[in-house]
This record gives sequence, structure tokens and C-alpha cells, in this order.
Amino acid sequence: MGASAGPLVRRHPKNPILTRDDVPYPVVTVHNAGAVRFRDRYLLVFRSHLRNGRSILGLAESGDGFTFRVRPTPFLTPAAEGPFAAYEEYGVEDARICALEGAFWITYSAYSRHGVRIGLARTEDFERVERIALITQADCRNVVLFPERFGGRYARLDRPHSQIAPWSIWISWSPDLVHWGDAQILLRPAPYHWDEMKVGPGATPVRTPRGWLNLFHGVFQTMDGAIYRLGAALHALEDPGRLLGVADEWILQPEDPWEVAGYVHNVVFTCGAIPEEDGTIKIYWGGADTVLCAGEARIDDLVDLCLERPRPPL
Ligand code: BMA
Repeated sequence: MGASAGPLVRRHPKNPILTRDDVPYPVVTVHNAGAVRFRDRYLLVFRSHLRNGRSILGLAESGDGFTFRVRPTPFLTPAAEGPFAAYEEYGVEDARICALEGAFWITYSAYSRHGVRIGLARTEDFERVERIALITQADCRNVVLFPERFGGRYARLDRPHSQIAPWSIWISWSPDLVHWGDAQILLRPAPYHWDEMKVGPGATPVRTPRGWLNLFHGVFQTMDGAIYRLGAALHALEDPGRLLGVADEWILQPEDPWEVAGYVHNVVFTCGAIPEEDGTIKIYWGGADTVLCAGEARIDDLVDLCLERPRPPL
């Protein structure tokens, strides 16, 4: 590991950085946020529960990445009509944002009586947002897009679920961001390990000189319920279907009181991270599905952890 002492992810002293009190419309939670830089500002598309238990997406902006102001109206609420309406009836959740070829692509969970699947939306300015397509079938979620093409094809990490390969991370490919296939499994939960129940993609992968950094979540089932933690994996730059290393240890676990207790206890869950030119990365995570937290890490430390203390991926 790198030379730096102390925790790998340093929590921001003003955590939680966003709570429901910062939101100018009625919500009971603010958590799980996709994150991106846009015109020298930091933007978050975050999830909020309404008082009926269903979720919508809001937008917050910041100049420094830690002090955010929430827009007066929600960013994306369930479609009321058209082809998306039937699949968003129970809410929209967990947005990831990917800057790709001049636009921002948002992948979000669409919940309905037919299950959970992923919607793809596109915006250029975070004012107007257009739904493009539903890009998974039911029970395949946590989709993160890579911000580049590989041999002409787009790539994504996703998280289908079956009894034989429960809640694992796969990669799939597309010529147009809408039609996906050529899937391959990359990372399974490891038995008797912090992620033994589930793993799933978290933040949009970040390009580093040594590979794509993939910050994912892992779940461990206890007698007291599940614990959601964050882990790190590194994928080859020229072919993200090749894993270079998966860190054996988690990088963040619920510790602060607002991560340990809340709407869902013992959860840290990321949908976004923003790399900086000084070699650090800002990571955003939901605490206990209730508040939004932020922290910083050195990218080299995370990459070292993947390469120097790995565990078998499958
Ligand atoms: C997952 C998703 C996340 C949530 C997490 C912990 O399955 O629903 O949105 O943060 O569970 O409740």
C-alpha cells in the first residue's frame, strides 16, 4: 500500500454533506448520488424517498465538491405516461452519470410491479433530460457505463442475479448504448468474506494510468441484517473485461452514526466518484439510505490495494 498513514478514505469533516433539511421539497432521505463535473462545478443526482416509500431523483450543485445547494425542483420523477411509465411506477433510484462523447448519460433503476430494470437517460445541460431506453430486463441493475469506447463498442458493468451466480458483476458491450450483449462474468461474491452475499457496481469507472478503477459495493449478511461496504477493483485500460486485481479488503464500511443507523442500518453505498488532478478522488456515498456523505482518497492507494493485496475474482 501507499506510504500514507490513516484511513484509505478520509471522511469529510462536515459529513453528512446533504440531508433532507437541505432539500426544498418534501423528502425523507437524501442518499446514493451519481456525481460528475460540469462547467467547473460538481453535480450530484441523488436519490430521495418520498413519504410513500418510493423514490425520486434530485440535483445538487457545488463549487468545491462538498458544499452543495439543491435545485428547487426534482430532476427526474417517475414517468407518468409513455413507454417508461409502466416500469417506473414504484420509483426511480440510484443514478450513475457518465460523461461520454459530448453528453451526460444517466443510468437509473426503474422500479415497478414488473421488477427492477435500468433506464438510460441523456442530458447535455442538466436542465432538459431525455429518456432514451430501458436497457436491461428485470433484476439486472447497478449499471455503470465506461466513459470511452473500446474497439468501437461501448462497455458497461452490470449486476444480473441468478441462483447459480448470485448478485455478481458482469461486463457487457453495445454498438449504440441501447442494445447490449456479449456478456461475461467478472466478479463474484467471495464465500466467508465481507462481500459474500452480493457485489455490485458502484461509481462510474475512473480512468487512472494503471487501469480503470471500479468502486463497487459488497454485502455481508449477519444475524443483525446486511452490512453494505465499498470495495475496489482495477480493470485493464484497453480491455475492461480483463480484471487486473480486486482488493481483498473493503475500502469503507459503516462507522459514523449516520451510516450505522437510519432508514436502512449499516449501509455505505456509492453511485459516484470524481477524480481530481492532484491524484485524489472524491467519493460520494449514501449513509444508511438516509443522508449523503463524502470523502477523499489517494487514487494510487486504491490502485495499490487492488494490485498488491488481491483476492480471486470468481
Ligand atoms: C440496494 C439498493 C440501494 C440501497 C441498498 C441498501 O439494494 O436498494 O439503493 O442503498 O440496497 O439498502
